[in-house]
Amino acid sequence: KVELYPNGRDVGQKVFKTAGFVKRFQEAEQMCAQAGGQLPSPRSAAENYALQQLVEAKNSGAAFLSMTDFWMEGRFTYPEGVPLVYSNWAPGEPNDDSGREDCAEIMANGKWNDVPCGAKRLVICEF
Ligand code: GN1
Ligand code: CA
Ligand code: CA
Repeated sequence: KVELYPNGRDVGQKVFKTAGFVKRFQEAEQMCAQAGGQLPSPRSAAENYALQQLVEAKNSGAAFLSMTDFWMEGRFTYPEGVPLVYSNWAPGEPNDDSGREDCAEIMANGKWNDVPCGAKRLVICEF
């Protein structure tokens, strides 16, 4: 377990690990897939808190989540269009600010916000 620190957290059967740098959504998604994982899909408060801890520890502001509203504007889903079983949006989010926010980030307070997919955010992968 000790090797998970400081860049990883395990929660249940999942491990979250941060690359420690920022990328745009598409590059972040590709990096996680190449590593044999995927972008994080927190499905419970415990999983969300593990991610929050990594974001806080890295002082990077926010990290990308796997979820997008690519399939239908305003309706965030996991990859492949699967509906969310858990969410932790900040008040007023998702707001599709400027009509171009289709990706999701988790902030240092654990809350989610939709952001442009071209924004650069901390890369965390789920394994
Ligand atoms: C940020 O920069 P601003 O205030 O227009 C954020 C939005 C949030 C908004 C909440 C790129 O927009 O996603 O909805 O704050 N944009 C980015 O006030 O992080
Ligand atoms: Ca959107
Ligand atoms: Ca937003």
